[in-house]
Amino acid sequence: MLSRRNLLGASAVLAGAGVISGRAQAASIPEAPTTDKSSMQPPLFPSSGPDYQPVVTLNGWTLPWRMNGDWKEFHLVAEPVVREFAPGMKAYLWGYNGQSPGPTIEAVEGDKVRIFITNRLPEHTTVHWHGMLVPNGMDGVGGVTQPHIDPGKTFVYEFELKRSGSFMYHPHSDDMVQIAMGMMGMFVVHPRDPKLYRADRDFVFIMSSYLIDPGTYLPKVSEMTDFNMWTWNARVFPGIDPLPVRLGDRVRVRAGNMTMTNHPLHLHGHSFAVTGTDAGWVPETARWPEATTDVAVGAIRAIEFLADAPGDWAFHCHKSHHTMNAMGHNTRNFIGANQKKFADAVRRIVPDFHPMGSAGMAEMGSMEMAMPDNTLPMMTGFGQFGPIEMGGMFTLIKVREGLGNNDYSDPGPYQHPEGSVAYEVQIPAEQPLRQSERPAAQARPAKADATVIKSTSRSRR
Ligand SMILES: [Cu+2]
Repeated sequence: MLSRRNLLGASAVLAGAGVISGRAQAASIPEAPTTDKSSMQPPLFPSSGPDYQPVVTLNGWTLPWRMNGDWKEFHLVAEPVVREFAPGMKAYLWGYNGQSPGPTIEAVEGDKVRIFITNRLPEHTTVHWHGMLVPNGMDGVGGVTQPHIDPGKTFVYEFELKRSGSFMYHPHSDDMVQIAMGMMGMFVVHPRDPKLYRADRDFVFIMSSYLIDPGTYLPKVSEMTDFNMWTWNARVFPGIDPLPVRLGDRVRVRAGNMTMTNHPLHLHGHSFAVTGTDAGWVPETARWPEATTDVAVGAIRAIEFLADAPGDWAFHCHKSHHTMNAMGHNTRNFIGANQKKFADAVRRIVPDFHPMGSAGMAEMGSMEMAMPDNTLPMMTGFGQFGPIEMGGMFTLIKVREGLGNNDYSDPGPYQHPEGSVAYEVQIPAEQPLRQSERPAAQARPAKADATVIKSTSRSRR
């Protein structure tokens, strides 16, 4: 057991932490590794203790640990971090061990865990173990189950992992601010029997939302509903990693919701079942097929499917405003409006002004518009067939034959079999789309409908 005196050595140990290593220092406090990477790090296979199939964290990583007797020891450091949401935008957040969200913690049912938390924030904090069955005094509710952890102090949580499943950690100190600033992470407890509920690929991420005005870096922490950045692991598309899976893999995706609204997660091309919540596993007899499942506020859903269809399958929140980035926030609807007079007037002040939106906003997906520094276009990202007109909570599950074991690198765009992609046909000019548009017998041939389609899809300025 550690004594109070030993805990005072924490800051000296931390000075040497700079890389992911998990290597324990000689002192009694385990090293607190950190990373500056915001891309998906390889799964961390257990080097001691019981075996399990590790998870991978979207745009994240797993916290290394060490054994000390029969205790698994982890070290979290609560601290200010800079997080890139996608290339072109960074946010000043609070997190753990160099990132927000903090690293995923993984352990095994029955493990005894000892988790050190060092507070390098400018105010006090605690850590609550969401969904986990812990002694009341380890529950991390500041003022109720423990004193808050003052800046510069290190506390220890010790408990036995009573059940397996998908859980989270986050503060219960100054909750509104600390959660809005990005303090959260996932905690995965694997079943003692590695064959139970085994998935070939097991992905985790946590959903969070921010209001960060274009050109600024700090979230507005008092916002209650009207956010402009909807993130998976504090990333937005196209900054969110794809999920590469091998054809035939049994795939699990665990998603926690730390935002203030629900997120209906929708997967294309497959049916899945909800197999776990933040209170453990769903019995097989209680599962049903889904293509969309709603992840309520403060909840976790683990979904599972057999990846039996090759392709690039969209996986996204079905709230269409949640697949948009900051510059789409609070835009006006100009569909059908003639913006000529307006544009002429604005151009007297801003010569480069380019009115948009009279025919919808798709044009914004393909344009490189001048924007304030440090923000993201409403939609962005290109696929093999053109602009992908989404941002925010969107990515692709890439099902491929013959991926290597534990190869999580992006396999590139799907090569479709010949003749399996939607294609264009020419509508003969004399063939109307509707009976009502059939030309009178003696009348000259009607305007071709194909032309009509074209003229409505072109932007009219
Ligand atoms: Cu959503």
